[in-house]
Amino acid sequence: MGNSCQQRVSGLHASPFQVSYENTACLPTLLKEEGLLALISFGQEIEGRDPRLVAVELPELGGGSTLEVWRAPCAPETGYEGEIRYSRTDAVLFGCLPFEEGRVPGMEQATYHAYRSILACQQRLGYPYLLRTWNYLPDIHREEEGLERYRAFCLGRHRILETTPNFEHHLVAATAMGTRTSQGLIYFLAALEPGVRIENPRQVSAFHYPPRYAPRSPSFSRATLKSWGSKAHLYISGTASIVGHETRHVGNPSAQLDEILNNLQALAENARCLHGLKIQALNELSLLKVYLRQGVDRASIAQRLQQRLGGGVPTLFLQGDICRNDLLLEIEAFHE
Ligand code: 3EB
Repeated sequence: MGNSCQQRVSGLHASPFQVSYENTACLPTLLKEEGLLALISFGQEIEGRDPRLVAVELPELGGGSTLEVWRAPCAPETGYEGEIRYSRTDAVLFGCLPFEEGRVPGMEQATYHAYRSILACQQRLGYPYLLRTWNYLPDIHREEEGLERYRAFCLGRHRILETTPNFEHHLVAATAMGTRTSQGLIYFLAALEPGVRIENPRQVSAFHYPPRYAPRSPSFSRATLKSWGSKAHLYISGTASIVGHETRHVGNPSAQLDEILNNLQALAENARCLHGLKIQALNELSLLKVYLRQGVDRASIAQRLQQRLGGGVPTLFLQGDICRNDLLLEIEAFHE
C-alpha cells in the first residue's frame, strides 16, 4: 500500500471499492486484475487458496453463472489472520471465515466464537468499525436443544456484540441466510471510521423485536450508510415482507415482493431525508440480490421486479432459507 495507492484513493475515485456482477467465464482475467479486492462465487467452488475468493454455497437460479466482483482502485494486501482470510486497502478490510461448528459445539457458541474472531481481527489490523456482514449458515431452521438454529445464532451474536460499548448504536447492515450444505461462512466489511445506522420507519428495528422471535433480538440495522469523502455507499440488509415486526402475506410470494419493495422505498427515503443520500427511486440502486426459498418461482418474481424497477438494476437470484419459516423471499441491495 504505497503512496500511489493513497493518491488514487483520495483522488477522483473517492470510492474505496466498487461491486459488480460478472460472468464466471471472466474468471481468469479477473484473477489477474491488480485491484481485485474480493471475488464471490455462488453454488460453485473456485479453485485456489487466494484469500480473496469466497464460495457461498447457495445455488444461483435462472441458469446464469455469476461472480460478484469487488474492485479497489489499488492493489489490496491479502493474507490470513487466524482463521480469517482478508484483503485490505488503506480504506477497507474485507474478511471471510468458515463457520466452524466442529471445534466449538452448538450454534450459539460457534457464532460467539466467529464474531469474537472477527472483532479481534479488526482490532489487530486496525479497522475498528464494521460496515456490513453476510452470514451463511447451514440448516437454520433445525432445532438444537429446543432452540431453532437461527435463534441460537441471534443469541450468540447478541452475546458477543453487547460487550462493546453502546452496541446498539453501532449495529450494521446484515444478511443471515440458511444453506443446505454443511459448510457455512461469514464475510464482512470493516473500515477506519463508522458508518451511520439507518432504520426503516415501516419496521420495528430488528434489535427491538419482541422476544417471541428469538431469546435475544437480531443484532443488525436495516442499512449502513457510509460516506467516503465525496461519495457514499448504502449497504441495505436483507429485507423481507415484515411490517412492524410481523410477517405479511404468508404464502404469497408476489405480495411479499411488493411489501419488500415498499420497505426498500421507505428505507431509501429515510436515508435521503435524514442523511441527504442522493436516491429518488429504487431503480437507482446499483445491485440487488434476491434470495428465494425453495419452491418459489424465479421467473414470476423476476418479471414483477422488472415491472416495478424497469429491469435496469443488475440482479442476482439465489436459493436460500430465509430466517423466518414464513418468509418466501428476501432482497439485499447496494447503492453507490
Ligand atoms: C428480518 O427483517 C428478516 O439476523 O442478520 C434479515 C437480515 C433477517 C438480517 C439477521 C435477519 C438478519 O428480520 C430476517
